[in-house]
Amino acid sequence: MITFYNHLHAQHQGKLEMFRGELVPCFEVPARADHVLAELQRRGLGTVQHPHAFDDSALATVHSPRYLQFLEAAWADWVALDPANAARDALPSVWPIRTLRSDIVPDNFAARMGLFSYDTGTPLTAGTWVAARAGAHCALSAAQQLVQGDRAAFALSRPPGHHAGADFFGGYCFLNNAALAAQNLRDAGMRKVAVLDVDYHHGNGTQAIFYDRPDVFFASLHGDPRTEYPFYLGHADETGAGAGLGCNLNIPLPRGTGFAAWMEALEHSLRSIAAFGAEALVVSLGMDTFAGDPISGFTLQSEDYLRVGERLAAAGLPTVLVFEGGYAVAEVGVNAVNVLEGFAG
Ligand code: Q9C
Ligand code: ZN
Repeated sequence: MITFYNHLHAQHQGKLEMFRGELVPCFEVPARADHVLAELQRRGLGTVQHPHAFDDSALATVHSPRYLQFLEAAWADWVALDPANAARDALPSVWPIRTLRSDIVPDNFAARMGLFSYDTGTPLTAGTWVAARAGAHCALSAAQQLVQGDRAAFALSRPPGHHAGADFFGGYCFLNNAALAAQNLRDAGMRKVAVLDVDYHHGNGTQAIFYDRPDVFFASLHGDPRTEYPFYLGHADETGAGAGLGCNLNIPLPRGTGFAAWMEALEHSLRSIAAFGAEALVVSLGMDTFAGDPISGFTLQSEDYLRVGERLAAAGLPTVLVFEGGYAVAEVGVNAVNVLEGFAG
């Protein structure tokens, strides 16, 4: 399986995120991707390439023009507020909640940050746009690999993507890599595509992007949003809307869920994807289901990920795997590559 590695990922390097009233070091660090790359190369699991180039119109297949314009200019706008801002990352501090207007893009940069975001855990940095765009290109390149007939491809990209919506960032995510891959497969002629999200956190961005679509099925198993981030989406009663009714499956699981119960939820998801009739699969491959993850609550062990990879392969679909979360930095390489090795058989 080919890996498309985001060679520019380290240009996105957040310093601090807001947590319980103080700024703490970011969990989503460049070393995460470095460990996965090192483990891939150590095991010799397929070739590693840089992403292909794409026009910016490729990002507009999922994201709104005004959001892309904001994101591209955001760092320069932040530094223009005050040259001293160059030494610190940008975090939002004000949002257009219910009864406030989201239709007008404000001239004030702080107000724009709030319009296009939903948390204070996702610092925007000098290299965020460059890194996120190259990461998106990894996902698009992996999708193209399937179109050319490959069985599977891996997008080793950070920052992650599944919390990013059509016009907002959050949850360490800016561009929705998995959604871009799924849309690319649709645009290349695959009639039905499924996104399976196995990150610990519900993929609220991906769900929202495809919620009313009958051509892209979204399935997610994740920490119950009653207690787990992103809190405001991911409940079992979210089954899709309009023409997309029945094309969304959420399986929330309690904190403390172990491999046996998690695997049952995976089986359920894959059966639904098969019943939907998907011609290709995009996996949002978050590794924060691991027992040692510092911000998550499931108890999967490293060897379990071999079984996960085997089960994903048994679905028998052309598959794009997209790297998402996973914050046990020292183990994330072994865990992610265990999925790939299990998949390769
Ligand atoms: N102190 C992904 O896994 N905040 N995003 C957690 C930790 C947000 C996770 C608070 C977690 C987002 C892609
Ligand atoms: Zn996650």
